[in-house]
Amino acid sequence: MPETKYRICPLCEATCGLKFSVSGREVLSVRGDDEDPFSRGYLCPKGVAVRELDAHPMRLRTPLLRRDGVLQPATWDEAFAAIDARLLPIIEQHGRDAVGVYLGNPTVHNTALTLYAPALVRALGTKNVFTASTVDQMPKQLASALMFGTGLSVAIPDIDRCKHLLILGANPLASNGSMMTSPDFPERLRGVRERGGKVVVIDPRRTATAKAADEHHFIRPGTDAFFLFALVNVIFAEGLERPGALAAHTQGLDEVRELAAPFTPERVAGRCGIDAETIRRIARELAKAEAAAVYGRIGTCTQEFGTVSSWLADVLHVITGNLDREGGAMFTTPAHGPGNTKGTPGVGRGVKLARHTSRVSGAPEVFGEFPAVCLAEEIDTEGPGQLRALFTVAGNPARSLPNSARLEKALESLDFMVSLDIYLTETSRHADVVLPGLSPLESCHYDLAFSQLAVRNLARYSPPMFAPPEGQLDEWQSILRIVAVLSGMGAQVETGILDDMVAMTLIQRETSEANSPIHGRDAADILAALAPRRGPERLLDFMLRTGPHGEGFGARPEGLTLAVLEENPHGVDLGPLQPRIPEVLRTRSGAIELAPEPITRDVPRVLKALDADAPTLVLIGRRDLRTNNSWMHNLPLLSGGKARCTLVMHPDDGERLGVAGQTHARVRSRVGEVVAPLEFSSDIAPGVVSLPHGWGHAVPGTGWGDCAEGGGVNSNVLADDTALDLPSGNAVLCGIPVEVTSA
Ligand SMILES: Nc1nc2c(c(=O)[nH]1)N[C@H]1C(S)=C(S)[C@@H](COP(=O)(O)OP(=O)(O)OC[C@H]3O[C@@H](n4cnc5c(=O)[nH]c(N)nc54)[C@H](O)[C@@H]3O)O[C@H]1N2
Ligand SMILES: Nc1nc2c(c(=O)[nH]1)N[C@H]1C(S)=C(S)[C@@H](COP(=O)(O)OP(=O)(O)OC[C@H]3O[C@@H](n4cnc5c(=O)[nH]c(N)nc54)[C@H](O)[C@@H]3O)O[C@H]1N2
Ligand code: SF4
Ligand SMILES: [Mo]
Repeated sequence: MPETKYRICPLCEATCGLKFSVSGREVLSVRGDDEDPFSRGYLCPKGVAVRELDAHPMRLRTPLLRRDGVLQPATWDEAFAAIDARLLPIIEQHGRDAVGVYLGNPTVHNTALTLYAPALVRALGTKNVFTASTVDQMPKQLASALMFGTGLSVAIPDIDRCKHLLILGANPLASNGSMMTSPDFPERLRGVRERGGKVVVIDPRRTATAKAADEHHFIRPGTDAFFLFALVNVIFAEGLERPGALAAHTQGLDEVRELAAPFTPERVAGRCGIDAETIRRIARELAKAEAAAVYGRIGTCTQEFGTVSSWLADVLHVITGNLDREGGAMFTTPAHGPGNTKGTPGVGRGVKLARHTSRVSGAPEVFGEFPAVCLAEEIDTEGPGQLRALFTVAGNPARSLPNSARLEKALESLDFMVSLDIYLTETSRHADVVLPGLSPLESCHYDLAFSQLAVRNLARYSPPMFAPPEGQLDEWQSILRIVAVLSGMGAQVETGILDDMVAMTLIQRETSEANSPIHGRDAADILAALAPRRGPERLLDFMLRTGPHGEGFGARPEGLTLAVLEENPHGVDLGPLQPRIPEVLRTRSGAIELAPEPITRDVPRVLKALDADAPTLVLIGRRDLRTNNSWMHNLPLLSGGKARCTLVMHPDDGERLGVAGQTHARVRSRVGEVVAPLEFSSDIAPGVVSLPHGWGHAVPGTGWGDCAEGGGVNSNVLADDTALDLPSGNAVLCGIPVEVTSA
């Protein structure tokens, strides 16, 4: 008899509720869960493909160990013994910083990894921590932290009540939204227009999102900081600023007004490719709208002025009075109790930056990590402190980081490498030990990161749908076994004690917290109260119980626990976003820091760039509904249809560059070159070409199986690893100068 099961899709930030029909271990069908209060039945092709991912024969189910130069199946014990034997001598001889770690994007989509990867990083005790955040959203997190006090205090467009939405560098109709968890984006976007609102899209491509908007303007890649500064300029120049009640909680308004003064619409128009009168009108409409939000994503983060651009979006929210306003940009109140719900409401420690710097190029750490673009140089530059061993966790840096040819050479030169991955990839093929994770249907799921970025407050939990195969470890268990090795306990330990320690660390932090519902209570009692749960479920239950909606271990009996979520398979709806200023702030000053020095000191660089020569042809990326960064190109459901890994070019550029009518073209940048299939379209701005990232699978030694489009072309061969946003260390992936010639 088929059974019905419910589960949150872990494949992107939209976090749709899925409804499964299963028979034994087999998934019969996947649909959108109509009763999910958030996603209301929506799903995309990837959600359906989770069934193929679960059953995929190429997905790893046993560890791999390099023997005689070849990765071969091994037992778990053999895999951890190899880590013990190979890693400890490297640490003994070269120190802890000789071992690095790279955490990839699915780390935040996999609850076990989100909760336990920090234990791995702590146990490694290395400064060489890298993540996909610095090829992604680090600028937004840094700007948010400097303005509001924590890196996840991100102001989210309140799309369900918004009347005016300005979207820059995001294509949620393909990506399903990012740093803005908003399932069924198409319907929610329609909602803005149906309530009489307006949607304006600024993008070098006329994307699906642009076509669904009221207005679209091409912008020259990398010039959003100029454009946004000009909006701020107009609002001040025309006296349209209305910070209202926010003014009492804001520092630096006058400084921002002065900083924006040179960026008149006339001065930036040529560089942005948007005329001055249009910039003026966009500014006025934004300022006068009843409830407005500015949403910038990948296109505004992965550029030279990513932090300044991300900051300016929130500056606009503040000066137009839209921050913390219904229908403007608001803060979530996540059930699991992140940093901006802890401690003293309204004031905090803010952020400390640059506590140490990277060995080779001296890049400052941000939130404890170095820019991912520094990974290769830390491996391939000789000298004391050189990286000799590397852990990759749910990441494919060989395809996702700039100058990937250099990085792959560096990976090949490591003394020892361990990859936690569910496939043998362009990255994990270089490892000495590969540790597989489970199918997403075999482990529990709760969106810790994305419930903090959601357009509504919700708590939804999915228990494992299927038991894991006999003897296979969930990734938190693998991590604890590595932690045991690193702590000198050896490869053969029962990890229960370590898991208790992870839980106790969390509990003790909370019991010592003055404003916690369990302040002063005995940590051992709390641990006992969580029994018999263990692993991620225990940590989750604890976080929910001590969070802002939690039952507080008796303090608020009607509050949330994991058990309550288990009784509500469609999730618990905690309502629309609520105003949180000033309580949400955790800056040192207790104010919104509108002009934080680490950002304002970058403004002269922006001004200088405004007058510099602009490259004539630049490369950007793009996303497609049927992709997920560098993986899932091997699943039959996502492989068919129109080719996606193409170089999109305006027909006029085709003529100008002499490649019109050709099927392929050669693309060359400072660091590399590729030959890519051509696609002509007038939906891209002249002077801009677009090639998606995450492809280039046709290389030896991987185990993806059959990939779409012959594996496609790797665009990160072209991205320059010396180009970055200085404050955040984020890579520049948009606006790479290139030359295109006949292949
Ligand atoms: N040029 C260019 N480059 C880009 C981007 C761009 O727009 N342009 N985008 C950037 C962005 S936004 C991101 S987030 C990064 C992504 O960069 P990465 O995180 O480095 O790469 P992914 O392609 O997400 O690879 C994820 C890997 O995790 C594995 N995996 C999936 N699920 C699990 C799991 O549950 N456990 C484990 N252990 N492994 C799992 C997959 O098999 C895959 O190998 O790429 C960045 N790179
Ligand atoms: N189907 C699918 N969904 C995904 C992913 C995927 O690979 N496939 N990846 C996931 C991940 S990791 C992330 S981070 C999100 C990203 O989510 P989004 O940010 O929505 O990603 P994109 O669809 O790449 O949209 C970025 C847009 O920025 C535009 N752009 C490029 N350069 C500039 C510029 O300089 N200025 C402006 N204004 N625009 C510019 C591009 O033309 C593109 O339309 O998507 C997530 N969702
Ligand atoms: S939109 Fe994202 S969360 Fe929803 S079904 Fe598709 S991949 Fe899953
Ligand atoms: Mo991302």
